[in-house]
Amino acid sequence: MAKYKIVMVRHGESEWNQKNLFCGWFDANLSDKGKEEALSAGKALKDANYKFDLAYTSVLTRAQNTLKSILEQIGQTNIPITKTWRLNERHYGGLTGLNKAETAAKYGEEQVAIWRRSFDIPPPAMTPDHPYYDQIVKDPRYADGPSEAEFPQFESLKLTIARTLPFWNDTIVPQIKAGKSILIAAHGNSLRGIVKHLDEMSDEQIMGLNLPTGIPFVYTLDEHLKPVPNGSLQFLGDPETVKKAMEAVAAQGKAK
Ligand code: DG2
Repeated sequence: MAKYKIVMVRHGESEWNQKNLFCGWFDANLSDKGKEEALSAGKALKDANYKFDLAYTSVLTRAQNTLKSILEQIGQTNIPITKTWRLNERHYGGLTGLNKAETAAKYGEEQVAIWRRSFDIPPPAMTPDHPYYDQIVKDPRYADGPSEAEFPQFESLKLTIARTLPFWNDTIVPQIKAGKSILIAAHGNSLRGIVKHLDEMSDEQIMGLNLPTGIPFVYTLDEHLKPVPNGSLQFLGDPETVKKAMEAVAAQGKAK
């Protein structure tokens, strides 16, 4: 029986999504299109009469600004917001800042598909000589965590899930069970981790899921927090638009 609903959204298109660059922990801003997508996400939630008690987001600007825009649209800028690195995008390691299509042309589409979508094969590490190493590692937003030992140099989806799921289980789940209505604004891969967990997808099944930017999706869960029939990944958007947006994300790893 349906007991809980939770809404999640991948941030609107970022300036680096627009340029088709591996972004990971680089703090890209929303593009103009991404700002529009965030507005549309808020309007869709407003039209469907969603109200939230709590919101969760990453420490990255693209997710926070998407959340801000949604909350403005639904007139709820005053709800508590928790920001955590555990909802950050997966750390793309040494690939950060590289163009996905150019990388596919150089290393092959198959290799890029492995780097983007394999469950446990990580990208190469971000070493101290990487152009964005200092900017990320020394960013004051990470003063409260991750610790030096936890600070990633790269992450596979498996490693991303390993740091996202404790936050889901320890912080978000108790609030869901307390009856709070929750919105999460995060990233393609941190959200794929939560989706994999909720839908008990295999390591192979999750490879085929590409989340579009800026289209909220709803999970309807039973008392055990399992999705009810047809309660998984219900997008608040026209199905054809959602399908095309998902295909476009998948195609970002193709050589031009
Ligand atoms: C994208 C995801 O993250 O890339 O890091 O480049 O959700 O923060 O835009 P997001 C990135 P793919 O795994 O889809 O290549």
